Amino acid sequence: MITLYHSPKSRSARMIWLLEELGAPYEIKTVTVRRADGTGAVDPANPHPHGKVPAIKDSDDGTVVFESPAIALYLTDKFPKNGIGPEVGDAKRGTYLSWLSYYTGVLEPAFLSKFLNTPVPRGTAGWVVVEEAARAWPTELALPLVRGLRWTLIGDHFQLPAFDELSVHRFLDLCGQTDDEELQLHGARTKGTAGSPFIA
Ligand SMILES: N[C@@H](CCC(=O)N[C@@H](CS)C(=O)NCC(=O)O)C(=O)O
Repeated sequence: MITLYHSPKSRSARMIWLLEELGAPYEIKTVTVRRADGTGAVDPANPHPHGKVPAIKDSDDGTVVFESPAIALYLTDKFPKNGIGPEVGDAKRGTYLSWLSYYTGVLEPAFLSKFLNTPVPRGTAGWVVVEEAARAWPTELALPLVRGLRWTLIGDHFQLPAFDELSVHRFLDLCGQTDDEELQLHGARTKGTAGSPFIA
């Protein structure tokens, strides 16, 4: 049995999706986390070293795993149903591991640097500017994301994470909070002032 340490509206939501897709036996333990607005607190019940989510505990041997790529890899290895994570020996394994690591090691810092308007020193930072990391600029992505009924961002393999309506709204909300006027236009879409991001 996998225990998922989860907090609503956070990165741990994607692990619920993954556990469901893998058909893994799991339970959810809801914990509190420190939120960007200053609310919340580290929950002593959460085994993550920084009190973040997601984290999981495997009741088979008490193993604790934290950091999204590590959790995704642990779960897709342990529950290989649906072939979501290519297994050892599969020619796609290297690509899978690379993009899994790339997500938190390069892509997230690249987007965050852009949102925080922080320079990315080449040769020092382990990530790159978002224009180099993204095949498409966020504003180019935003339209297909908000107008499309389904999204596949890389390749044709069944992928993680899924983008659902809530994720798209959160992405657009973040756009609205930046200093970039073009990005702010997309933020307006979640407020209903520029048309709904979803079509029926
Ligand atoms: N690199 C981690 C990031 C985890 C993370 O920062 N989660 C946020 C919620 S989305 C959190 O727990 N924040 C609380 C805090 O920073 O104390 C991962 O991808 O698993």
